[in-house]
Amino acid sequence: MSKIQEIAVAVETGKVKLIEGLVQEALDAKEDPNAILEEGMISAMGIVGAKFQANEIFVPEMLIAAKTMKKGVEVLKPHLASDAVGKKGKYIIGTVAGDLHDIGKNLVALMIESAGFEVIDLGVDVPPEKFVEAVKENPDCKVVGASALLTTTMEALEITVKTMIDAGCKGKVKIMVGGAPITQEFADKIGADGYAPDAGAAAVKALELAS
Ligand code: B1M
Repeated sequence: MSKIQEIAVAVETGKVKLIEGLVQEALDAKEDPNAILEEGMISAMGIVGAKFQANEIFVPEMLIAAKTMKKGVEVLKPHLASDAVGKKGKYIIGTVAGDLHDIGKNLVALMIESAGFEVIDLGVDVPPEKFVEAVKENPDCKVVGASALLTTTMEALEITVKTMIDAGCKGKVKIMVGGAPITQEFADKIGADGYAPDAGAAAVKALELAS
């Protein structure tokens, strides 16, 4: 089994204590950090989701897999981030109200930081008003990103974008949305300025919107 496969199995089966060592071993073996992330961890979370949907595992197992991935990403972080942090301006990000998923949002934040932005992370379960407040508190912010991971929180995303538009944020910042159930069509429908399907594309889109 390759190092990356070992990492995938560790995330899938929630081996919290082993993951840091495994990621370090893969890095020492000169595996590409992006491959460790994509093929090792993100793909494993896909399997975790499929197993949850098939009632083969339950919320506690999903939580432990998420905790394992987070620990692994911490080891990977310095190898993904660049030293140009802050040069492109500020980027506010958060997961919308009612939604507690943050792994995808954190990866987007990491890639955006690598692209040169200073990231202000509002966390999870963020009410629309908090996005507006953050824009007011950071007049030099270029882009705001909102994440929704559940079909049931797509409405909260729509309300978040509408609240920001109604509060006059749109002239000041560009609004970007994303998350597993979100599509370009939905982003257009709710009036967002940009959409990206994954963390890498999010960094590219943020640069485009900020320019
Ligand atoms: Co949740 N959960 N979960 N969960 N969970 C999903 C999302 C689900 C698809 C699983 C399934 O059924 N197959 C399902 C949603 C179904 C649906 O909406 N139709 C689901 C469910 C149902 C639930 C609960 C309702 C379960 C319950 O309690 N019965 C509950 C809801 C809690 C809540 O939020 N209120 C719940 C809870 C949880 C945990 C807390 C246990 C845990 C989250 C822990 C955490 O995040 N700290 C969890 C997990 C781990 C998952 C899965 C397994 C993995 C999510 C993940 O981290 N994926 C997930 C199944 C899956 O995704 N296959 C699932 C990896 C991550 C890298 O991908 O988040 O898609 P993703 O992010 C991507 C892109 O979406 C994109 O880039 C990211 C990186 O490439 N992206 C953006 C994300 N944000 C973006 C923003 C952008 C641009 C791109 O611009 C701003």
